[in-house]
Amino acid sequence: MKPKQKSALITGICGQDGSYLADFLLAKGYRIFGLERRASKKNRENISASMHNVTFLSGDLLDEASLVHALKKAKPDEVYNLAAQSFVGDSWPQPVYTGEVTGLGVTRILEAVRQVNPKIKFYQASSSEMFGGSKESPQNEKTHFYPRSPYGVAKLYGHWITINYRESYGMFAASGILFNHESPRRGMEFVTRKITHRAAEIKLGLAKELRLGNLDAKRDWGFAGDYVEAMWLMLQQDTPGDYVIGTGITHSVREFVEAAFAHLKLDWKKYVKVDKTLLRPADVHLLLADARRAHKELKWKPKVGFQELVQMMVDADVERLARGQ
Ligand code: NAP
Ligand code: G4F
Repeated sequence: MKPKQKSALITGICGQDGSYLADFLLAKGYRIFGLERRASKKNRENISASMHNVTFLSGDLLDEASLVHALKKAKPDEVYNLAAQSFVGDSWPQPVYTGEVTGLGVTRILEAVRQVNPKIKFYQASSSEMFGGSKESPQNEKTHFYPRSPYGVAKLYGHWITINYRESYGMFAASGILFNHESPRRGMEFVTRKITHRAAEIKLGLAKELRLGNLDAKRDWGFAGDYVEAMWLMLQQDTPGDYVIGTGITHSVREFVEAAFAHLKLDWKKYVKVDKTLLRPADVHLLLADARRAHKELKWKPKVGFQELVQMMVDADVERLARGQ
């Protein structure tokens, strides 16, 4: 007998990770439902290649009834909660909104899962931003949390409520503490994409300078396409848990800039200007993952390295701009 086709509901399906996860699960034979919030204009560029194989359901993490409705329609085996106000920089001007979506939104979807079918396996997109100002490096599942932004605080709430639902109700609820991961589908406001896009514009004579804030901040940058596999693996374990996912190598923003401009044979120092208005009220200076638990239990390892990632993003931006997009 053919095994039953598995199905998954992905919140944030039109974002970077949601689109890679949809591609990944479709290749595994899943039926995919994607929660999409109402907007005056659809935002399906990231998911365009797989769009016709996805059933979109209207819903919002701010509206619990919409989540119950989506879960009743999709009847998923697995829920991946990737939706969030995900930009750290905007969490200072929008702290309450960030708390509502990125923090309380997790309770809304967990509660909806509990009410509709508590046997659904649940993945929460936790973040290395929760480590923030921690003095410990590298950071693993036992490192103490010290969020440094309203976003980090909201993610920490989402993380703990996921653990709480696991412990209170015995739900299969897992949390991936993912370090920064990037791709050509990364939003333009994040530093990596801002750099690769502007460097490509400069190369093509479409721009003259790149303004950045803190060049000394260090991040453990990996490729989003590798990280979605780890999300899936977490839900295939016998018991739910929390896993740190990262490369174990850290680079500064300055090093990212150097690598991107060098790939285009440009001297970054001629184009990059530090703009103090782009500094954050409280930044996270160093993130570095200790992902040994994931290596051991999930048998997960990243495939794409730093240089390859930078070059992939620069090349994609040059190609897009050359096509006039
Ligand atoms: P992203 O590209 O910004 O995608 C976020 C998605 O959430 C978008 O599709 C967005 O919809 C949706 N969304 C926002 N508010 C919503 C709401 N109220 N209701 C329903 N959907 C809503 O983020 P990402 O980089 O893919 O990250 C995915 C998740 O992982 C996020 O939770 C993020 O905080 C977390 N995370 C990311 C990283 C990273 O380095 N990328 C690291 C750790 C954790 P629209 O398309 O309508 O805007
Ligand atoms: O690219 P970023 O905005 O990413 P950040 O703040 O690390 O957050 C990302 O990773 C988290 C995981 O750790 C996710 F949870 C979160 O959703 C998001 O995906 O900034 C990276 C660093 C910061 O230190 C920032 O101050 O780059 C520095 N930076 C310097 N100039 C800049 C800029 N960041 C942005 N966005 N824009 C600049 O011009």
